[in-house]
Amino acid sequence: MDNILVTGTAGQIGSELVPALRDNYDGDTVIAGWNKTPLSEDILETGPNVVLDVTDFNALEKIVRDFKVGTIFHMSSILSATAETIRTIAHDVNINGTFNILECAYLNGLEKVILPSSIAAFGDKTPRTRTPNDTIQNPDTVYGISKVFGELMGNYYHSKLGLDVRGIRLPGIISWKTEPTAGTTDYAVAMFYEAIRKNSYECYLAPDTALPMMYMPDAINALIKLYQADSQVLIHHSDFNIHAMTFTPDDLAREIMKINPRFEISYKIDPVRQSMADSWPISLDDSKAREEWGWEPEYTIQDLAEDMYLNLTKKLS
Ligand code: AKB
Repeated sequence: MDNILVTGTAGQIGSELVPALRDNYDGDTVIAGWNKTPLSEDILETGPNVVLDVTDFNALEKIVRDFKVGTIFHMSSILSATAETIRTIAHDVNINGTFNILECAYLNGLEKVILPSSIAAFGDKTPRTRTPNDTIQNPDTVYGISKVFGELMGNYYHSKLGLDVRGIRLPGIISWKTEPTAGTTDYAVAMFYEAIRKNSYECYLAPDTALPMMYMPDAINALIKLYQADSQVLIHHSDFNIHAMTFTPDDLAREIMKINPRFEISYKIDPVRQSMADSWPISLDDSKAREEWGWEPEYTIQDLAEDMYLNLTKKLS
Protein backbone atom coordinates (compact mmCIF):
# COMPACT_ATOMS: atom_id res chain seq x y z
CA MET A 1 0.00 0.00 0.00
CA ASP A 2 1.26 3.49 -0.85
CA ASN A 3 1.22 6.26 1.73
CA ILE A 4 -1.84 8.26 2.80
CA LEU A 5 -1.79 12.07 2.76
CA VAL A 6 -4.39 13.93 4.86
CA THR A 7 -4.97 17.60 4.05
CA GLY A 8 -6.33 19.94 6.74
CA THR A 9 -4.94 17.87 9.63
CA ALA A 10 -5.26 20.72 12.13
CA GLY A 11 -9.01 20.98 11.52
CA GLN A 12 -11.81 19.42 13.54
CA ILE A 13 -12.00 16.17 11.56
CA GLY A 14 -8.39 15.97 10.32
CA SER A 15 -7.05 16.14 13.88
CA GLU A 16 -8.96 12.94 14.76
CA LEU A 17 -8.71 11.21 11.39
CA VAL A 18 -4.89 11.16 11.34
CA PRO A 19 -4.55 9.34 14.71
CA ALA A 20 -7.28 6.89 13.66
CA LEU A 21 -5.54 6.13 10.35
CA ARG A 22 -2.21 5.75 12.18
CA ASP A 23 -3.87 3.27 14.54
CA ASN A 24 -5.27 1.28 11.60
CA TYR A 25 -2.12 1.39 9.46
CA ASP A 26 1.58 1.96 10.11
CA GLY A 27 2.02 5.49 11.58
CA ASP A 28 4.88 6.26 9.17
CA THR A 29 2.57 5.78 6.18
CA VAL A 30 0.10 8.52 7.19
CA ILE A 31 1.33 12.03 6.36
CA ALA A 32 -0.30 14.91 8.23
CA GLY A 33 -0.65 17.87 5.84
CA TRP A 34 -1.20 21.21 7.52
CA ASN A 35 -1.16 24.91 6.71
CA LYS A 36 -0.93 27.83 9.19
CA THR A 37 -2.65 26.20 12.22
CA PRO A 38 0.02 24.18 14.12
CA LEU A 39 -0.43 20.48 14.82
CA SER A 40 -0.79 18.89 18.26
CA GLU A 41 2.23 17.20 19.89
CA ASP A 42 0.48 13.86 19.51
CA ILE A 43 0.27 14.18 15.72
CA LEU A 44 3.81 15.56 15.42
CA GLU A 45 5.22 12.64 17.43
CA THR A 46 3.38 9.73 15.82
CA GLY A 47 4.29 10.11 12.15
CA PRO A 48 5.41 12.40 9.33
CA ASN A 49 3.95 15.86 8.69
CA VAL A 50 4.31 18.41 5.93
CA VAL A 51 3.30 22.02 5.31
CA LEU A 52 0.82 21.89 2.46
CA ASP A 53 -1.10 24.67 0.71
CA VAL A 54 -3.68 22.93 -1.50
CA THR A 55 -4.03 26.04 -3.68
CA ASP A 56 -0.42 25.59 -4.88
CA PHE A 57 -0.50 22.79 -7.47
CA ASN A 58 3.30 22.48 -7.88
CA ALA A 59 3.91 22.26 -4.14
CA LEU A 60 1.14 19.67 -3.82
CA GLU A 61 2.57 17.58 -6.65
CA LYS A 62 6.07 17.68 -5.13
CA ILE A 63 4.68 16.41 -1.80
CA VAL A 64 2.70 13.65 -3.52
CA ARG A 65 5.87 12.49 -5.33
CA ASP A 66 8.34 12.97 -2.43
CA PHE A 67 6.14 11.09 0.05
CA LYS A 68 5.02 8.39 -2.46
CA VAL A 69 1.36 9.17 -1.80
CA GLY A 70 -1.23 6.64 -2.99
CA THR A 71 -4.36 8.05 -1.33
CA ILE A 72 -5.43 11.56 -0.32
CA PHE A 73 -8.06 12.29 2.32
CA HIS A 74 -8.85 15.89 1.36
CA MET A 75 -10.13 17.43 4.60
CA SER A 76 -9.10 21.07 4.21
CA SER A 77 -12.04 23.37 3.62
CA ILE A 78 -13.35 26.79 4.60
CA LEU A 79 -16.60 26.04 6.43
CA SER A 80 -20.05 27.52 5.85
CA ALA A 81 -20.18 30.61 8.08
CA THR A 82 -16.63 31.77 7.34
CA ALA A 83 -16.94 31.07 3.59
CA GLU A 84 -19.72 33.69 3.37
CA THR A 85 -17.36 36.34 4.73
CA ILE A 86 -14.16 35.44 2.80
CA ARG A 87 -15.51 34.37 -0.59
CA THR A 88 -12.24 34.71 -2.51
CA ILE A 89 -10.26 32.57 -0.06
CA ALA A 90 -13.15 30.09 0.14
CA HIS A 91 -13.17 29.83 -3.66
CA ASP A 92 -9.38 29.31 -3.72
CA VAL A 93 -9.37 26.62 -1.05
CA ASN A 94 -12.69 24.86 -1.64
CA ILE A 95 -12.86 24.99 -5.44
CA ASN A 96 -9.31 25.49 -6.77
CA GLY A 97 -7.84 23.39 -3.95
CA THR A 98 -10.24 20.52 -4.62
CA PHE A 99 -9.54 20.72 -8.35
CA ASN A 100 -5.78 20.60 -7.64
CA ILE A 101 -6.19 17.50 -5.48
CA LEU A 102 -8.18 15.66 -8.16
CA GLU A 103 -5.97 16.72 -11.07
CA CYS A 104 -2.77 15.93 -9.16
CA ALA A 105 -4.16 12.53 -8.11
CA TYR A 106 -5.10 11.73 -11.70
CA LEU A 107 -1.83 12.93 -13.30
CA ASN A 108 0.26 11.04 -10.73
CA GLY A 109 -1.70 7.77 -10.91
CA LEU A 110 -2.94 7.79 -7.30
CA GLU A 111 -5.10 4.93 -6.12
CA LYS A 112 -7.88 6.85 -4.30
CA VAL A 113 -9.14 10.26 -3.21
CA ILE A 114 -11.56 10.62 -0.30
CA LEU A 115 -13.39 13.90 -0.74
CA PRO A 116 -15.95 14.76 1.96
CA SER A 117 -19.05 16.71 1.03
CA SER A 118 -21.70 18.12 3.35
CA ILE A 119 -25.42 18.46 3.99
CA ALA A 120 -24.77 22.04 2.77
CA ALA A 121 -24.70 20.61 -0.77
CA PHE A 122 -28.53 20.69 -0.62
CA GLY A 123 -30.81 23.73 -0.84
CA ASP A 124 -34.33 24.97 -0.28
CA LYS A 125 -35.78 23.01 -3.23
CA THR A 126 -34.43 19.72 -1.82
CA PRO A 127 -36.90 17.54 0.16
CA ARG A 128 -35.90 18.30 3.76
CA THR A 129 -36.91 15.10 5.53
CA ARG A 130 -35.35 11.79 4.61
CA THR A 131 -33.55 13.68 1.85
CA PRO A 132 -32.97 11.15 -0.94
CA ASN A 133 -29.41 10.35 -1.97
CA ASP A 134 -30.01 11.48 -5.54
CA THR A 135 -32.18 14.58 -5.59
CA ILE A 136 -32.36 18.31 -6.36
CA GLN A 137 -29.27 20.22 -5.17
CA ASN A 138 -29.60 24.00 -5.21
CA PRO A 139 -27.38 25.38 -2.42
CA ASP A 140 -27.18 29.15 -2.19
CA THR A 141 -24.07 29.43 -0.04
CA VAL A 142 -20.42 29.68 -1.13
CA TYR A 143 -19.61 26.58 0.93
CA GLY A 144 -22.56 24.55 -0.37
CA ILE A 145 -21.82 25.46 -4.00
CA SER A 146 -18.19 24.42 -3.52
CA LYS A 147 -19.32 21.08 -2.06
CA VAL A 148 -21.53 20.38 -5.11
CA PHE A 149 -18.48 21.24 -7.27
CA GLY A 150 -16.45 18.63 -5.36
CA GLU A 151 -19.16 15.98 -5.72
CA LEU A 152 -19.63 16.57 -9.45
CA MET A 153 -15.91 16.78 -10.19
CA GLY A 154 -15.25 13.69 -8.07
CA ASN A 155 -17.83 11.76 -10.08
CA TYR A 156 -16.38 13.19 -13.32
CA TYR A 157 -12.82 12.06 -12.48
CA HIS A 158 -14.22 8.65 -11.66
CA SER A 159 -16.44 8.12 -14.71
CA LYS A 160 -14.35 9.90 -17.36
CA LEU A 161 -10.80 9.36 -16.12
CA GLY A 162 -10.98 6.24 -13.96
CA LEU A 163 -9.77 7.84 -10.71
CA ASP A 164 -11.31 6.20 -7.62
CA VAL A 165 -12.93 9.17 -5.83
CA ARG A 166 -15.23 8.58 -2.85
CA GLY A 167 -17.17 10.98 -0.66
CA ILE A 168 -19.81 11.30 2.05
CA ARG A 169 -22.12 14.21 2.83
CA LEU A 170 -21.23 14.99 6.43
CA PRO A 171 -23.75 16.54 8.84
CA GLY A 172 -22.80 18.70 11.83
CA ILE A 173 -19.94 16.91 13.58
CA ILE A 174 -19.75 17.00 17.39
CA SER A 175 -16.35 16.48 19.00
CA TRP A 176 -14.29 17.59 21.99
CA LYS A 177 -10.66 17.37 20.81
CA THR A 178 -10.55 20.36 18.43
CA GLU A 179 -13.07 23.19 18.81
CA PRO A 180 -14.71 24.15 15.49
CA THR A 181 -15.91 27.73 15.09
CA ALA A 182 -16.30 28.37 11.34
CA GLY A 183 -19.46 26.38 10.63
CA THR A 184 -23.19 26.75 11.19
CA THR A 185 -23.67 23.48 13.05
CA ASP A 186 -20.84 24.37 15.47
CA TYR A 187 -23.33 25.80 17.98
CA ALA A 188 -23.72 22.20 19.18
CA VAL A 189 -20.05 21.97 20.18
CA ALA A 190 -20.00 25.52 21.58
CA MET A 191 -22.97 24.66 23.82
CA PHE A 192 -20.88 22.00 25.63
CA TYR A 193 -17.88 24.33 26.06
CA GLU A 194 -20.04 27.10 27.53
CA ALA A 195 -22.07 24.71 29.70
CA ILE A 196 -18.82 23.58 31.32
CA ARG A 197 -17.18 27.02 31.47
CA LYS A 198 -20.17 29.24 32.36
CA ASN A 199 -23.30 27.11 32.92
CA SER A 200 -24.97 29.12 30.14
CA TYR A 201 -24.95 29.52 26.36
CA GLU A 202 -26.44 32.06 23.94
CA CYS A 203 -27.36 30.16 20.78
CA TYR A 204 -27.31 31.78 17.31
CA LEU A 205 -29.88 29.32 15.85
CA ALA A 206 -33.55 29.24 16.86
CA PRO A 207 -34.56 26.63 19.49
CA ASP A 208 -36.51 24.50 16.99
CA THR A 209 -33.86 24.38 14.21
CA ALA A 210 -33.61 20.65 13.48
CA LEU A 211 -30.40 19.55 11.75
CA PRO A 212 -28.62 16.24 11.09
CA MET A 213 -25.73 15.69 13.51
CA MET A 214 -23.12 13.00 14.18
CA TYR A 215 -20.59 12.19 16.90
CA MET A 216 -16.98 12.24 15.71
CA PRO A 217 -16.24 8.50 16.17
CA ASP A 218 -19.06 7.69 13.74
CA ALA A 219 -17.73 10.23 11.20
CA ILE A 220 -14.20 8.79 11.42
CA ASN A 221 -15.56 5.28 11.11
CA ALA A 222 -17.55 6.32 8.00
CA LEU A 223 -14.50 7.85 6.31
CA ILE A 224 -12.30 4.82 6.97
CA LYS A 225 -15.01 2.31 6.08
CA LEU A 226 -15.73 4.05 2.77
CA TYR A 227 -11.97 4.17 2.06
CA GLN A 228 -11.70 0.43 2.69
CA ALA A 229 -14.80 -0.56 0.67
CA ASP A 230 -14.28 -2.82 -2.34
CA SER A 231 -14.58 -0.63 -5.46
CA GLN A 232 -16.60 -3.37 -7.19
CA VAL A 233 -19.50 -2.88 -4.78
CA LEU A 234 -19.79 0.89 -5.15
CA ILE A 235 -22.50 2.28 -7.41
CA HIS A 236 -22.29 5.82 -6.02
CA HIS A 237 -18.91 7.49 -5.57
CA SER A 238 -18.49 11.10 -4.37
CA ASP A 239 -21.99 11.70 -3.08
CA PHE A 240 -23.16 9.32 -0.35
CA ASN A 241 -25.75 10.50 2.21
CA ILE A 242 -25.00 9.31 5.73
CA HIS A 243 -27.22 9.94 8.74
CA ALA A 244 -26.93 9.37 12.49
CA MET A 245 -29.37 11.62 14.39
CA THR A 246 -31.40 14.83 14.18
CA PHE A 247 -31.73 17.32 17.01
CA THR A 248 -32.56 20.97 17.70
CA PRO A 249 -30.70 23.38 20.02
CA ASP A 250 -33.56 22.90 22.48
CA ASP A 251 -33.17 19.08 22.38
CA LEU A 252 -29.43 19.34 23.00
CA ALA A 253 -29.86 21.86 25.81
CA ARG A 254 -32.25 19.44 27.54
CA GLU A 255 -29.70 16.61 27.24
CA ILE A 256 -27.00 18.85 28.76
CA MET A 257 -29.36 19.89 31.59
CA LYS A 258 -29.70 16.20 32.54
CA ILE A 259 -25.94 16.21 33.21
CA ASN A 260 -25.60 19.80 34.44
CA PRO A 261 -28.92 20.98 35.98
CA ARG A 262 -27.52 24.52 36.39
CA PHE A 263 -27.16 24.96 32.60
CA GLU A 264 -29.29 27.71 31.01
CA ILE A 265 -29.81 28.47 27.34
CA SER A 266 -30.82 31.75 25.67
CA TYR A 267 -31.19 32.66 22.01
CA LYS A 268 -29.92 35.54 19.83
CA ILE A 269 -30.48 34.57 16.18
CA ASP A 270 -27.79 35.19 13.57
CA PRO A 271 -29.85 35.65 10.35
CA VAL A 272 -27.02 34.44 8.05
CA ARG A 273 -26.45 31.16 9.86
CA GLN A 274 -30.19 30.70 10.50
CA SER A 275 -31.02 31.01 6.79
CA MET A 276 -28.29 28.48 5.93
CA ALA A 277 -29.60 26.02 8.51
CA ASP A 278 -33.18 26.51 7.27
CA SER A 279 -32.13 25.51 3.74
CA TRP A 280 -30.40 22.27 4.84
CA PRO A 281 -31.96 18.82 5.35
CA ILE A 282 -33.53 17.79 8.65
CA SER A 283 -32.76 14.11 8.07
CA LEU A 284 -31.25 12.04 5.26
CA ASP A 285 -32.07 8.75 3.60
CA ASP A 286 -28.72 6.96 3.88
CA SER A 287 -29.86 3.61 2.46
CA LYS A 288 -27.36 3.76 -0.44
CA ALA A 289 -24.42 4.01 1.99
CA ARG A 290 -25.88 1.23 4.13
CA GLU A 291 -26.43 -1.04 1.12
CA GLU A 292 -23.23 -0.31 -0.82
CA TRP A 293 -20.57 -0.24 1.93
CA GLY A 294 -22.29 -1.15 5.18
CA TRP A 295 -22.59 2.27 6.84
CA GLU A 296 -24.12 2.11 10.32
CA PRO A 297 -23.87 4.75 13.07
CA GLU A 298 -23.42 3.80 16.72
CA TYR A 299 -23.94 6.93 18.81
CA THR A 300 -27.28 8.42 19.95
CA ILE A 301 -27.75 11.95 21.31
CA GLN A 302 -27.62 10.54 24.89
CA ASP A 303 -24.33 8.69 24.25
CA LEU A 304 -22.88 11.76 22.61
CA ALA A 305 -23.93 14.17 25.39
CA GLU A 306 -22.49 11.95 28.15
CA ASP A 307 -19.21 11.26 26.35
CA MET A 308 -18.74 14.90 25.27
CA TYR A 309 -19.41 16.28 28.73
CA LEU A 310 -17.06 13.85 30.42
CA ASN A 311 -14.16 14.31 28.00
CA LEU A 312 -14.53 18.06 27.62
CA THR A 313 -14.67 18.53 31.39
CA LYS A 314 -11.34 16.63 31.67
CA LYS A 315 -9.84 18.63 28.79
CA LEU A 316 -10.86 22.03 30.20
CA SER A 317 -9.86 21.36 33.81
C1 AKB B 1 -20.84 23.66 8.69
O1 AKB B 1 -21.75 23.96 9.46
O2 AKB B 1 -20.23 24.44 7.97
C2 AKB B 1 -20.40 22.23 8.58
C3 AKB B 1 -21.26 21.44 7.65
C4 AKB B 1 -22.68 21.20 7.92
O3 AKB B 1 -20.76 20.99 6.66
N1 AKB B 1 -20.27 21.60 9.81
